[in-house]
Amino acid sequence: QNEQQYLDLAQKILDEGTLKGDRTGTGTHSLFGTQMRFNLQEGFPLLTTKKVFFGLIKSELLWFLRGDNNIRFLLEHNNHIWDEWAFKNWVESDAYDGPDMSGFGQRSQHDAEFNKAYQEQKAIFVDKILHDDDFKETYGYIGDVYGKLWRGWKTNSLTAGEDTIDQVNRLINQIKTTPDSRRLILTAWNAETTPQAPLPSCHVLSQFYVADGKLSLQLYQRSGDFFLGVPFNIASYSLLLHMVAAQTGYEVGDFIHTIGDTHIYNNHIDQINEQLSRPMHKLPKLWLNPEVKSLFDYTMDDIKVLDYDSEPAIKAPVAV
Ligand code: DHF
Ligand code: TMP
Repeated sequence: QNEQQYLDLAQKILDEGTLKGDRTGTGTHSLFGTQMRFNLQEGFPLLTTKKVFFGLIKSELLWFLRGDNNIRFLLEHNNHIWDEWAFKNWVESDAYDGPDMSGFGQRSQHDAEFNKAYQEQKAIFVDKILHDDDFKETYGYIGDVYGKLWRGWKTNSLTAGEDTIDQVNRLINQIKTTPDSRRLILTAWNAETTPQAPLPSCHVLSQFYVADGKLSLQLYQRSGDFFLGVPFNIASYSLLLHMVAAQTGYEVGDFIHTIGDTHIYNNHIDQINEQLSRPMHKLPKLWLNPEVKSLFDYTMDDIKVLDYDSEPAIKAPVAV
């Protein structure tokens, strides 16, 4: 079954992973170069051994598809998964004059008093992004990643006519007109600008593939937080595949998830072991509103998982 691959790979990372330091100072068990393959005909791979919040996955994907890289849209949907990385821009700027927030990711976990001040500053930040237009324009962006590169890739002077390239629109047209193409590529890594983002894109390259009336998708993810990020990434790209298939007239095939540095953070070990001890449930089904005629017209209500039956959520700190 699909979910078993996730559980098996988690166990393999624990058993065979190298102990490896990382940028965040947390430490990980890590394997390089892993792959899972989800046959989407067998159900929608939203993990059932812990509750995964599908609403957050939907609003993040709709945000990418808008070509948006300002977190205001996410906040309007009560989605806080990108807050820390925009907050970082703010507290490292000259304009910030609140209490010292350096190293807030680590300190908020180990120092209760600091954590209180941090939560306070973050709440102020979120409120200003939502209600202050100038502030949002200055501090709400997360750089040249995902949505921005998908829909509005800046051209250089050699490309006549257009200032930006809409990779997603191009991809839809390519799938419709040349389904045999081996160039059905969506890239989220601009060598010039992406390394400067507060968090350079993790899901870097996607390739679509059509055969036997089915559309498949392989993702190359350079870095995968196996407990927190990866369950979101699996569901997000499976959803994207369903949406693109619906808009190009194909059935769904496989989502193939290839990950470079595949890691479990040292402060997620108890949580992943808890998850590994739990029973799996039947995978849910995905419903997309068949009335929607463009990939860019889906709203939250046009996308639903049906019969999602899962074990309870498991909380874990995110490494910043
Ligand atoms: N940094 C790290 N270290 N790991 C990540 O997975 C990650 N993901 C990012 C940005 N930076 C990251 C964007 N995606 C959560 C899930 C995905 C995500 C960021 C955060 C997360 O914390 N999920 C919680 C629920 C969060 C909530 O309810 O707001 C979970 O239990 O799944
Ligand atoms: P890095 O830039 O040092 O690789 O740190 C990024 C961390 O975020 C790493 O643990 C991977 C994780 N991550 C995901 O797993 N999925 C995602 O979609 C994102 C944005 C991040």
